[in-house]
Amino acid sequence: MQTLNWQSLTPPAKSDALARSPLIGDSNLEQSVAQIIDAVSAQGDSALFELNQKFDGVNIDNLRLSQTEIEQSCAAVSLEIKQAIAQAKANIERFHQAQLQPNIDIETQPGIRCELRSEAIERVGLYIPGGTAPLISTVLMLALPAKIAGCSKRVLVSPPPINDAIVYAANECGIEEIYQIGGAQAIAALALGTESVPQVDKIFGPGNRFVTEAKRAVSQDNRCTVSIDMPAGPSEVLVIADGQANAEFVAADLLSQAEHGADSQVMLVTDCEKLAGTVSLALTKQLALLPRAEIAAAALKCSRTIIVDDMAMAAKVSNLYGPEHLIIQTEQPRQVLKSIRAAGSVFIGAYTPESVGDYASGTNHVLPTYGYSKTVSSLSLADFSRRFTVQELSADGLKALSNSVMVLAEAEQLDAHKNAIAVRVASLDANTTVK
Ligand code: HSO
Ligand code: ZN
Repeated sequence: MQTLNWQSLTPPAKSDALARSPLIGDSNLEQSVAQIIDAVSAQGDSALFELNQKFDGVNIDNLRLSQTEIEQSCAAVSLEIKQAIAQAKANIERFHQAQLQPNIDIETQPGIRCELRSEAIERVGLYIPGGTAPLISTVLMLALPAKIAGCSKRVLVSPPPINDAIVYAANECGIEEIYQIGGAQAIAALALGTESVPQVDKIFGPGNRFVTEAKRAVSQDNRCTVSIDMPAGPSEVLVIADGQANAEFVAADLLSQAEHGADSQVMLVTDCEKLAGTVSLALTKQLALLPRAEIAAAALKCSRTIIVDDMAMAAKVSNLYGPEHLIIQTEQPRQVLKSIRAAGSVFIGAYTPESVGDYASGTNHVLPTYGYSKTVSSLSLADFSRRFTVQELSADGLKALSNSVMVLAEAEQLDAHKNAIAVRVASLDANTTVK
């Protein structure tokens, strides 16, 4: 990890210090994903079978898992994993259940009733990555809020051969439809629908560059109307630590994020050069023992340690970066938290490693990356529903508002708008005069 002293950097060097590696934007990737989407659109299931074979090297007879296959997978999962899933599930359920919001129903002035209601998105598609790190925990993070929000059709896709624990977790979360499809073709199938895969209204979940590009592309494709959860980039963590932080803990947290991918980024921001040194030694020691050392080492290459003068400057640097995960390991972490403006999820104190939020504390691990934490929220129950307004005016309510609306309509030179009020006011006046 490169070490930089924030105060001594010029403004361009400061932005370089917080730069992420360039995102997708690669025309080859866009083109190949577009071809995959077109193939799924034109050939449906047969394209999916072919692409499964081509990209995952798996020849399967049925895209949708049968009840027997689901039961077989569930039986193959160890009791230990089942118990761990049960504890994580209970906490995630509790935290997301607590996010249910009451509808709003008020009178803005007498006779003018305005409501804000929430309705579950009907059909949701949940993408779960497979491969070397099958994200069992992501099943919980997506399927539980979808169920609590009341989404009636919840479809899960994951590349073949689908991991048994993914199937078990999905089944525990009440998912009935599980399809063995991965990559861009899975996203295309969810967005467009095929003979066996149902079309959905919104697609959730992390994935590789192909999945990310496919989500972006289908959300702008006029063959379908599908939304996506959030823009995605490589995973990242920023740790703010002071001289009293435990260097072993800090190094472990940095590596836990670095092992996600060679393009992951980890940042250490500290006011203590001595700590930076001990963290660096601990990183070397811990890295050597990791099975995914190669991936983590590659991630560390584009990661940085930034030395700051004090915690106020640390918070400022963190806000400029807007990390997906922020860990604060300082003497008074909640004091630092007061200055934090942008982070997907914050982990406070020595005993709150990012791993707890990744798996089981209750918070959601689907978070905005790549600086989007400045404007995009972490995934929550609200993402599985849409809000809409309802209004109703009484005759008196309309009368009381009529002049203002007509004046504004006239100022905008929209006479038909004005007229929609005027005809009613005239009708009310006529009725009053008759009496
Ligand atoms: N850290 C990931 C989530 C995850 N970690 C799943 C382990 N499993 C989100 O950035
Ligand atoms: Zn993680």
